[in-house]
Amino acid sequence: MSITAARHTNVPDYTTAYYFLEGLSEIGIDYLFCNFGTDHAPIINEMAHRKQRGEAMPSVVRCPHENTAAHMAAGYAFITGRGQGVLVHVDVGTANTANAMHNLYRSRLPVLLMAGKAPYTVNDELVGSRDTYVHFIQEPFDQASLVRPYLKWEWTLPSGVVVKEALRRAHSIMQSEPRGPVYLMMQRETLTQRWKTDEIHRYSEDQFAATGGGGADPKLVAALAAKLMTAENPILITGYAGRHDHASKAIDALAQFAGIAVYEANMTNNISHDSPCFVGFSPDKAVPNADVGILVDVDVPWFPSDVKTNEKTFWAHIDIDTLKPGSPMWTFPGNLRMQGDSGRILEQVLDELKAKATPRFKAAAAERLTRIKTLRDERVARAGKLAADKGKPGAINPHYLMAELGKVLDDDAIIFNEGVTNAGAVLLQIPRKRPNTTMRSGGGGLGWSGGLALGAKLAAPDRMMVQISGDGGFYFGNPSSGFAVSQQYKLPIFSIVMDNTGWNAVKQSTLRVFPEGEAKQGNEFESNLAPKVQFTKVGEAFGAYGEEVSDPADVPAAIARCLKEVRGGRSALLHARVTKM
Ligand SMILES: Cc1ncc(C[n+]2csc(CCOP(=O)(O)OP(=O)(O)O)c2C)c(N)n1
Ligand SMILES: [Mg+2]
Repeated sequence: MSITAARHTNVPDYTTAYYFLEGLSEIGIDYLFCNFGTDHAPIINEMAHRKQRGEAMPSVVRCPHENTAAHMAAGYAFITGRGQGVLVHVDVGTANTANAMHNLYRSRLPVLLMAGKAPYTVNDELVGSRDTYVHFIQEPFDQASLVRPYLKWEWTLPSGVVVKEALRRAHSIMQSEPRGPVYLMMQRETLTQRWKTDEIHRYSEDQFAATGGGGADPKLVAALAAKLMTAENPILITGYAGRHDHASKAIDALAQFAGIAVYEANMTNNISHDSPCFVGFSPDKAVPNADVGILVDVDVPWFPSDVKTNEKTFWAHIDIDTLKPGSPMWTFPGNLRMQGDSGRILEQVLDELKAKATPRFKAAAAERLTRIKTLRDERVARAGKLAADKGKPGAINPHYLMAELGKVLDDDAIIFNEGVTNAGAVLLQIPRKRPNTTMRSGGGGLGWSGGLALGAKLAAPDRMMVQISGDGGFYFGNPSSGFAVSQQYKLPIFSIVMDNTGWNAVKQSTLRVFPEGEAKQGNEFESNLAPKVQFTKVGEAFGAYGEEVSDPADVPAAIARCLKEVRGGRSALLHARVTKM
């Protein structure tokens, strides 16, 4: 007997789905966030099989809506840096994740999205053949097109023999910088094929590592350091450098050494706001006056329609993604483009500057630090002034509400800021000492904050997760699905809805384009939503604690009660009636 023949007769065999689950564990997928359908019969059966045999496989989190599943994976990746699995039902389930894929892609969060495909055999030729109505109508010509704009990689598994190789490839790509979603599709007949154990190879992380960002070309580092040596008004603008502790520290160290004012614009992951050089969230006034500007991990440093840049400014752009190939237009200046790990590159620049620094440079930097301190003090004073007005019953001032929240949250708490037109109040009023403790989606698909908070809670059960959304955002987030998962998997989060009775952003956008238009004249902005809704009932239906707060005087006690409930183990939903739009 040939070796091959012996191999085919002497070793036990299992289905592709069995190896698929094993392969997921091997690539470090701890969780599968699932919304199942007929396509998953082979996987569900093997889940039971592996459980019975006591074998490793990812834990399953069943989510009533795919929006929750995909955003939970995002939250888990936000905390751990590791992409997880999201398993959904053919084209329809995939379509329901499209909003989340947009958000993950734009937030550089990895995820392995997986879906079945309708079986391709119709006459029972193979195990898993079509056996129900939906198999005939759930096969579009191009299933992946539903999420393709947000993918780094996609494939349909052609045969179970390569299942582990395909999973490793998917993993290497999603984890490589800039990170993002990958998508694997699988037919039932492929999942039910049987393979001998020695036909399925293992692909270790050691040999198939993901690529990260490195340092920069020393020549570029020297060029930037030389510019900073003679700069009189340098600024630094970041949007998501705070996703890495070391980048936040490097920004602070360089800014303090060289006297650079630091701004966080259209942020996704915060840096430490404790840095003496951190001056706020809008660089608009500073940009035209800067002689040297450093863009660090930022997608939209300012809106060119509002800010005129100065042609004489020397711009360095340090980013894990300087090219922004996912955006047809990207129009921000860069005399130097340094792609790589921003923290490392800034450390290189600081080393170079330290080697070059003259007493004159040090004196000038110290003088700039005093000016920066004034800017910083002004921002703190402005925030205090805004929060001093508490609002009135039925119209709580969001600044006051957020300031009260800020007083009682610890430094480890994480804010998922989906406040839309009140997002600025969240940023301004809640002190953030630690980096990556305020997250805003890099994408624009509303309905993400609940799922992210739940996924983050799963990854970091000891930390307080605070979801802050508008009333519009709350609807988009499929809250019944989110609260169901919170209850079933014991993931308590604190949700705050800032209810201004509608889509203020839509109204404001109409006013920006047509300041004196017909919409304004008629006060017709098509933005009002149901005014008398009791959002608390949505949470209560799933065992959450609900509290409505309408009088500013009740805010501190309401927040305290909600936090107590969350610490006690169940989610709390605070419905705050804030200043109307
Ligand atoms: C999925 C999705 N649909 C529509 C929009 C467009 N949109 C942007 S902001 C906004 C209003 C959000 O309302 P709310 O959360 O109450 O915040 P507010 O504008 O009132 O501050 C809408 C509808 C979007 N961003 N995402
Ligand atoms: Mg609103």
